[in-house]
Amino acid sequence: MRLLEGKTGIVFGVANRRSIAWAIAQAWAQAGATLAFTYQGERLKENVEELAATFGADTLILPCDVRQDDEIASVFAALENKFGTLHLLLHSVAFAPRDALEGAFINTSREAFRIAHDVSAYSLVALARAAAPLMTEGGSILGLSYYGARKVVPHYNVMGVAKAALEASTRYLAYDLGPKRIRVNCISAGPVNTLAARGIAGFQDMLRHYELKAPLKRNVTADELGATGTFLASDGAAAITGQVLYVDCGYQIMGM
Ligand code: NAD
Ligand code: 0WE
Repeated sequence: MRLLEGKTGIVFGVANRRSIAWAIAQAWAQAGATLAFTYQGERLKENVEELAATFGADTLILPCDVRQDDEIASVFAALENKFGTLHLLLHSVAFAPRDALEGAFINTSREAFRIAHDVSAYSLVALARAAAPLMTEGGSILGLSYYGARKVVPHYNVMGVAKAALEASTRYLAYDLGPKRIRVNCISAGPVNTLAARGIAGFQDMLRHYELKAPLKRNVTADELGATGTFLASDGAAAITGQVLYVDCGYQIMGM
């Protein structure tokens, strides 16, 4: 089933082949979407070019550090040129300074708090505002969140607070953009072994904890995040907006 045939999309957050953004992009492309990609900086340019080239030599690939308003503006100017109309946007971007994810939350510096919220939450607002004028046929904007937005996950710290801001922003954006038939949702993913997770102390223990506690007794796969991402982007989800959908093998329902 080519659920996204004829749709165009822009993907933020591919770093390498393990990125959740890459899994969702592959699923979107499989479903028939034509995609463009951005990369954070020169360091990741080659990675993203190599991956995106699998969708054809004319795939649009652009630099975008989401802290930079001028780079965001350039991306959407190029998209307007290439696609005219945009249907899909994936926000799969998060960052907090490493030391903020190590000690106690109470020691979060003003600067670490600012950076985490700028990169991980405000960027969704900035990207949605830039995308909306191109989404003239309606659209679907998708972000990635984590359970630490709702409950205390030790060491997730300021990222949990930033994800809470991301989830609340999803609801306010859904309200603003609903009249234009633009939907805004988040997938709250269970832990996945990506670049952003690998460096985290105790991450392997967390994967094992989910296997023991989650109703499905296993961890979510990247492919499954791709499939849910495709559903939320598709017309089958036309009445779903402002939601946070847990794709975590049921972990979130447990009280103990
Ligand atoms: P990843 O490292 O592959 O992706 C994170 C991306 O954020 C990278 O591509 C990086 O370049 C990008 N990024 C960081 N700062 C940026 C900036 N200033 N400008 C532009 N891009 C920037 O890791 P991932 O696990 O695929 O993370 C993707 C999303 O999924 C994040 O929002 C993360 O919080 C979320 N998430 C991850 C997990 C997990 O366990 N891996 C679970 C739930 C949610
Ligand atoms: O959102 C995330 C991680 C995002 C992230 C990762 C890093 C590592 C490198 C943000 N900023 C940085 N900064 C760095 O310098 N996840 C959902 C994965 C994750 O990270 C954790 C987790 C889980 C799960 C950190 C502590 C506890 C659990």
